[in-house]
Amino acid sequence: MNENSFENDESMLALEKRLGISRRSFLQMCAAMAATMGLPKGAEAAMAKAVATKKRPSVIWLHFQECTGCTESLLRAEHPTLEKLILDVISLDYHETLFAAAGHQAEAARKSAMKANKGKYILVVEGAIPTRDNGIYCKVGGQTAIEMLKECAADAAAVIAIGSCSSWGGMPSTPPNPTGAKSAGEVLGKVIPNIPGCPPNPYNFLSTVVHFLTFGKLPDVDDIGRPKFAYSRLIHENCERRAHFDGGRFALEFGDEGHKKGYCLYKLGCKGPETHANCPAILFGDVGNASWPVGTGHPCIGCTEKGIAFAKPIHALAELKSVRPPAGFPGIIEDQGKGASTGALILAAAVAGAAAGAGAMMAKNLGKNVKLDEGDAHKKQEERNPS
Ligand code: FSX
Ligand code: SF4
Ligand code: F3S
Repeated sequence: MNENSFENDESMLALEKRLGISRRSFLQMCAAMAATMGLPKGAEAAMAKAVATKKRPSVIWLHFQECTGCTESLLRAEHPTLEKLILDVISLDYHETLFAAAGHQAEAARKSAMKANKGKYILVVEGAIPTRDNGIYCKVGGQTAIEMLKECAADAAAVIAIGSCSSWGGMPSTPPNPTGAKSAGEVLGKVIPNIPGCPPNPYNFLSTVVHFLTFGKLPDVDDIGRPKFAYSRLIHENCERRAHFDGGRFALEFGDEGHKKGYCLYKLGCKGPETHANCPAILFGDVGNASWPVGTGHPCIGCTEKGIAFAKPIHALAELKSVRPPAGFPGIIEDQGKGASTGALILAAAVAGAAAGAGAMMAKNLGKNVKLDEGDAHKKQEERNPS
């Protein structure tokens, strides 16, 4: 696909005007989205055509117990294209933060959008749902969050939970969870597609919606509803500091020599080894290299993962879930299936060998810390977190 494929295409010219970006930039974005989702060749052109020509799906966006960071992360992208594209791809018919209308007017807009798009709209849920004491801790327009969620979900074509709060309870569900905060899926009694993260990455939301627009269905999800394209790998597999982990080079204190040199943050509590997300691959905010938590020098707190963020202390050591080699290595331990070629089996064996080697090295290297000038820092760290 190149921009010439769409030369003099009226829908594309109209889109250029609407978004205020060149066809080339738009097509590059589609190609990046298609690549992120692992779609076959040609998908980027189908996506571009769909965004330019298809009727925008109506979206009803509910807010419950949360900080509105999900919405903010969509709208405060450094690069204005992302925000414009999201608002262009969907018809946002109800959104409490972005609505000019208030009170009864806003509720009337929600009801009429639901009626006009019955069975066709996408319901996006941001925030956890309080369930204790019949859900009285969150009410909108006189309805509890439970009632509103169930009412809106009944006629939706798809329900998407955005952010960790609606995906698995998130921060509001932190023990002792005084409001009985639960995920949207728990309240609806089924697994629903969800895009966890506190906040979630806007590209993952945009890619999910564009997939729906182009192919009429949401992307494949794992058994807890997370799109596989975004959440099938551990952060640790894609992290730019992984070579330091494998080499046993760790930062032991914020500001120490290892931290300044960009060493691995595992010993400061990085949860990358037990957190599934594509943060290091797609980054945040369009501001270039290293624009993600670990890139800025802070350990990943596992914000996408139930049982990690807001559950484990930030500086406690992560559980090392697997010994898979970094994603940069060829192949990975994917199921090769019954009809796998000899070549594929050899590759699988080689990768398994690499994993075993990585495991042995990991065990060896975790026990050691590169000698730094700050021997005291090391000692203090070992006292805090004996490994
Ligand atoms: Fe906040 Fe969203 Fe965190 Fe929750 O994001 S960024 S508390 S996931 O629901 O607004
Ligand atoms: Fe990166 Fe954290 Fe893994 Fe270290 S432990 S390699 S900083 S993800
Ligand atoms: Fe969250 Fe960790 Fe990514 S804290 S944003 S999952 S790097």
